[in-house]
Amino acid sequence: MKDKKENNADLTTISKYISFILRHKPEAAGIQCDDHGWTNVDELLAGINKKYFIDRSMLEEIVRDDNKQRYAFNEDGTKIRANQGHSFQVDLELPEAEPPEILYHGTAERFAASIEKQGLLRGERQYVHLSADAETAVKVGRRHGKPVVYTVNAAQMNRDGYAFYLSANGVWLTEAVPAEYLKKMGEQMTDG
Ligand code: HQG
Repeated sequence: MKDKKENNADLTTISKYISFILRHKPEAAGIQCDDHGWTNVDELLAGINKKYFIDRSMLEEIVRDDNKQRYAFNEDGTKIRANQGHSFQVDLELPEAEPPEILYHGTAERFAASIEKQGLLRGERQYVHLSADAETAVKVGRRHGKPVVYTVNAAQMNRDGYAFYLSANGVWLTEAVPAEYLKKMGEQMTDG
C-alpha cells in the first residue's frame, strides 16, 4: 500500500509542523494562541496551508491518530491546542494531581553529570516532563542520544510540597526536580 504509506509520511511532516506551531511558535504560521494555548482551527488551517496542503479532515486524522495524543480539539471543534510541551507560557488549567510513588525521566547520558548536580530543569519548556513507565522514558531519552533513565521519587516530592500535573495525554509535569529525588536506573534497564 505504497500510496497510503506516502500519505502517512506527509501527515507526519505536517504533524511535526503543527507541534512546532502550537507548542513553540504560533507566529510562524501567522496565528496566535490564547492564554490557555487554544487557537482557532480555521486560522491554523489557513496558516499551515501557506506551507503544506491540509484540510479539516486531514487535521482530524492527525489529531485522532497521533501516537502520543499530542493535540486536542475543544468541545465544539472550533479550537485546537497542544496537550503539553509548550515553550511559551500557557495555562492549561490542569488540576494538581497526586503522582504515583515513582515516575521516570529519560534523558541522554551526556546530560547525566549536569542533572545529578542541578536536578532536572525545565530548560526551554514550561515544565519538566516525566513518564509513568520506564519504557516510555527510554524512548524519550533516545531522542537525545544514548538513553539513561532516572527514577523520580514523586510521591515524596509531592509530600514535600512540589506540585504535579497530569496532561491530557498522560505526561506528568512539574516545574523542577531537585537532585535528591533522582536515582539513576541500572544499565540493564535502559539498553533494551
Ligand atoms: C535535559 C517529547 C542538563 C532533559 C517527549 C532533556 C516528552 C538537563 C533535555 C517531551 C537538565 C530537554 C519532552 C540539567 C534537564 N542539565 N540537561 N540540569 N535538566 N535536562 O526535549 O523531557 O514527541 O525539552 O533530561 O516524549 O526530553 O515532542 O524535554 O533531555 O514528553 O511530543 O534537557 O517531548 O514529546 O529536552 O521531552 P526536551 P524531554 P514529543
